[in-house]
Order: sequence, then structure tokens, then C-alpha cells
Amino acid sequence: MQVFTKQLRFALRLVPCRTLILAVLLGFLSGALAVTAQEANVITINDFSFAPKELTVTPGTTVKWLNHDDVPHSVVDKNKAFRSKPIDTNQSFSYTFASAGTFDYVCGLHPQMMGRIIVK
Ligand SMILES: [Cu+2]
Repeated sequence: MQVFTKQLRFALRLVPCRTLILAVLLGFLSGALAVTAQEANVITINDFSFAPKELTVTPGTTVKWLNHDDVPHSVVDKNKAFRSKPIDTNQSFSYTFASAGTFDYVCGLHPQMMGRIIVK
């Protein structure tokens, strides 16, 4: 154990402090970027509208709709590719778009709410 501690101290002395700080910062930054990337395919529902209204993704992408309103909404594809149940406040619905196409959808409860997913 003592030998290990000595080795550890020696190893730590070899790593300049600045490198260590940089490594920690980079780790933090990549974590933050990963979260941003994850949020890229999220459509939020706010004030009876989808944001973004139009989203372009590549085949195989999972899109998540997240309801931030205090009333339920749903997501219904006009061509019946997907249809969610009512999504309650702070709940979500996800759908994976396997192949290319244009998907126009509405909220089944408020058909004036419209959105479009373009897969290409
Ligand atoms: Cu709605």
C-alpha cells in the first residue's frame, strides 16, 4: 500500500497541474455537448404549438415530443405512421423514423397545432 501511495505521488508530480485542470474542463465540456446533442431531436410543446415546427433528421433518428403545457396534447401523423396517446404535462412521446419521407402531424386534441418531420 505504501509503495502504491509513493508511486501515485510520483505519477501525480509528473502530471502538470494545468493539464489536470484542462482534462477536467474537457470532460465537463464533452458532457455538456453530449446533453446538447441529445436535446437536438426534442420537440417541445409550449403554448399550444410545437417547437421547432419543422425538424429535419436522418433515417433511424428517434424524435421525442415533450409537453411543457399544463394541458395534455398528442402527436398524430396525417398518414398514420405514428399516433401517440395524450401526453400529459412534462411527459413525452418518442418515435423512431426508420425511413425517409415527410411526416406532417397534428395534435389529435387540437388539430390547429401542426408540425412536420422531414427524414432524409
Ligand atoms: Cu394539443
